[in-house]
Amino acid sequence: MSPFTRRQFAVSSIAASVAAVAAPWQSASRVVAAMSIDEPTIDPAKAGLIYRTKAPRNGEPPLRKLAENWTTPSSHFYIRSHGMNPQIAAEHTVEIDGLVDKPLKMTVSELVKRFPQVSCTCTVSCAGIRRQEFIRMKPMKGVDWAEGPIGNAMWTGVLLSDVLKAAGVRPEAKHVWFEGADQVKDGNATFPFGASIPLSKLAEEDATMPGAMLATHMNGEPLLPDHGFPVRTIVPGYIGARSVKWLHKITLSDKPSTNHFVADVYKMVYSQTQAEIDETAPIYRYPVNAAVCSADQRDGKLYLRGYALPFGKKDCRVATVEFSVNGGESWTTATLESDSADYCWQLWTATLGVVNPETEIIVRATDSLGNTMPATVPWNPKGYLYNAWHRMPLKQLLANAG
Ligand SMILES: Nc1nc2c(c(=O)[nH]1)N[C@H]1C(S)=C(S)[C@@H](COP(=O)(O)O)O[C@H]1N2
Ligand SMILES: [Mo]
Repeated sequence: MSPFTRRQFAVSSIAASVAAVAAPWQSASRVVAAMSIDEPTIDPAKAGLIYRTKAPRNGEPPLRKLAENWTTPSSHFYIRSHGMNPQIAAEHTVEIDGLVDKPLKMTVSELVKRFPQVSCTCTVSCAGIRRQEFIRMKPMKGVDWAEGPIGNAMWTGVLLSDVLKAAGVRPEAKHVWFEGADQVKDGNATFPFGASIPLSKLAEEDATMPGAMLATHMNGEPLLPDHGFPVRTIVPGYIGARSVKWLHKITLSDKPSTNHFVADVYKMVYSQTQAEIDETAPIYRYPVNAAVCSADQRDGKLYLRGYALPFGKKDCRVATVEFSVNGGESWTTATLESDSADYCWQLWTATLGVVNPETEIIVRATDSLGNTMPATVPWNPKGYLYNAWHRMPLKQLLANAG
């Protein structure tokens, strides 16, 4: 399956479909885009998630649902929002400024009319994935995510590189900043969510995969409000925090964004001192990871199913998924499903004989660059990038079985 098809949708059909949804925030089922702080109404389309917090919404799919399909249905794609969904103006605009020759400002309809449409499938994964396992080691702040803040979707929109070409990037520019229309509260301060990526990320773009895109559609439908309607960035291979929802501003700069979520938050630090935070680079790419998501017993056999994620880099795929039923003493190779693409998770299955229900299933993945999941990872106070061997009591998986 090709993950990326240029003009997979005719330009006119996408423009028409954007026009057709020009005011979905006015329709009853979409009022969530304009809800107030006091009304944390859940979009009916997202009712199947397990909500870790409701205002703002942070929800993940039940473990058993997570790896059912290579493409995650939008209804079961996790939501991670730091603030309440913003009010979206009918004429929501995206502005491009900073180190460019021609600053631009256009509505989303203009954006999709002006630039060629592209589609790509890639996995978005939150840096806080599996934080529960850190919390079990020692409590910390942060959403108590299990294995579910990860999903693989088809995104449609325009290439960031096309938009930047039109704006004329100046040679001094080294980073692309993104800002969302949402407002995040932190103590007494309120500020927009923001991210940035090095301009050099776009060098890995080729005919099969964007370096980064401005997506208006997810799985062929306009983005749901919770996923950033009407436009968000998608940065294949990078932690979800760099894919900014409700995008309204792009700024070219010679340095990474000074937004709190780049300067202070999404960093791997161990002491939390300001000196260490200032010296540490932002997290960009996600590491190799894996989880067993379901177990079913039939006819004296045990069937396991799960996902594995390669390091978020071009030409990097999952090489092997292994599981152990004896505490990691010996390992057996799982079967990889046929769908596979750069920047995408890899689903896997395994069939075993009779297994004692008291057994712990342990899973680890290794990617084609040789990155592998460690037996343990050191605790970090922000609870990011947990990717130690995934250990799951078989009993717990069987309790979820249908
Ligand atoms: N504007 C805005 N963009 C955002 C966020 C946010 O809170 N506000 N959260 C980020 C984080 S941490 C993640 S993991 C992804 C989640 O995207 P999703 O909610 O569509 O799954 O969005 C990112 N983009
Ligand atoms: Mo995230």
